[in-house]
Amino acid sequence: MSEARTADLRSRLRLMVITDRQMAGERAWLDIVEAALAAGASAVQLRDKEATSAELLELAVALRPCAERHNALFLVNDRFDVALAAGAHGVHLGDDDLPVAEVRKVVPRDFVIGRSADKEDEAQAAESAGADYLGVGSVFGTRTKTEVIGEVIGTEQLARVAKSVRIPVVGIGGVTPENAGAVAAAGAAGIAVVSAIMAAPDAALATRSLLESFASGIA
Ligand code: TZP
Ligand code: MG
Repeated sequence: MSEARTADLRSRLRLMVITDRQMAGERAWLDIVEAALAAGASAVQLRDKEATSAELLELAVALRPCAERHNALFLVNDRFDVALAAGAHGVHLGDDDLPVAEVRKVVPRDFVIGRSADKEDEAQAAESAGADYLGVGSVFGTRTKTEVIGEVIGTEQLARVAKSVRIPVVGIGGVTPENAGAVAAAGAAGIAVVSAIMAAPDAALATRSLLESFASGIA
C-alpha cells in the first residue's frame, strides 16, 4: 500500500462504529449509525452474525449510501464476498474466517482487509499476509462478544502489538469515553466500538465524547 493510502486509512480508522441490530433494540440501527457518522465517526463495520447471506447483503446495500454521505470507510465483518457485492471498501476477518492471504489474492488492489490479532506473532503474520490494519483486543472487559469475556489484554499488550507492526492498529473491546484516551496513548490509530454507540441513549453525543477522549490521549 502506498504511503498516501496508509495515511488516509489511518485517519479513517479513528473511530469505527460496529453495528449490532439487537443492541439497537426498537431504535432503527441505521439511524444510530447515521447519527454517529454525522457526529464524526470515520468508519462503519456491518456486523451481523445472525443474518443469512441474502440478509447481510440487503443490510450492506442499505448501509452503503449512509457511509457514502459521510465519506466513511465501509467494512463488512467476516464476508469479503458480501463486501464486494455491496460495493463496500473492505472486510474485517478473524480466526474463523478465510485467511488474509487467500482473500488478498482475489480482491481488487485497493480493497481494505482488516484482521483481528491480540498477540505480536499473530499481528506480524497478518501484516505479512497483506492485512491493511489490525483490530486488537479485547482491550477492556466487554459483554458484547461473549467468547472474549476473560480474554482482556489491557493497554500494555495493545501497545506491544501496535509496536510490533507498521500497519495501523485499532483498539476494540469495552472502549468507552472514559478509557478511549488510554487506547490512543497505547499507540492505536483508532478505536472500534459496539455498545458505546449502539447502546448509547444519544449516539451523536457518545461519538463526540469518544473522539474527544481519544484525542486527549494522543501523545
Ligand atoms: N471483537 C473483540 S471485542 C468485540 C469484538 C467484536 C466486541 C466489542 O464490543 P463493545 O461493546 O465495544 O465492547
Ligand atoms: Mg469473523
